[in-house]
Amino acid sequence: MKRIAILNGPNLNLLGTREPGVYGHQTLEDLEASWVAFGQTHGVQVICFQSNVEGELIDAIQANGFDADAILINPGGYTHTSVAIRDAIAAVDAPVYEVHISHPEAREEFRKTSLVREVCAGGVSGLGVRGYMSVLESIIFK
Ligand code: CA2
Repeated sequence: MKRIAILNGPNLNLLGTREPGVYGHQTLEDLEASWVAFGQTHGVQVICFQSNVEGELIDAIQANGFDADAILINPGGYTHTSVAIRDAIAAVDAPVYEVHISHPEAREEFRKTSLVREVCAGGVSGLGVRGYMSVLESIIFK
């Protein structure tokens, strides 16, 4: 069975509770349930994980990156700062896709650099929370 891991970084546990204008109204719990259900419908095991801790995200990349078929990751603020997350993505076999809810390049200057982009297979930004599902669908139907 195909396996896809969806990893979310710092503060994304707050989805649906604050800043709905930027990050939408759906909670991470609801979104994760919809991704798992979509996977089940198509015979794909979807594994979800969120952490506010950089090292835990790196552990999750390593734990899934050698046997999952793909990883989707929204590294949150670590996108712009974490050489360690970039190195973990570069080290694993699975293709990793970078997902952002907002369009960081159209925001503050410090969000314009993604340290992970170069080591990702693809990604999406600025489509709201639907971006995750778009990438998930694209991988499943690839
Ligand atoms: O647009 C994205 O998905 C981001 O990865 C979100 C990060 C931000 O630092 C990146 O530049 C772009 C911030 C995540 C904060 O999530 C919240 C969710 C709900 C309410 C408040 C924050």
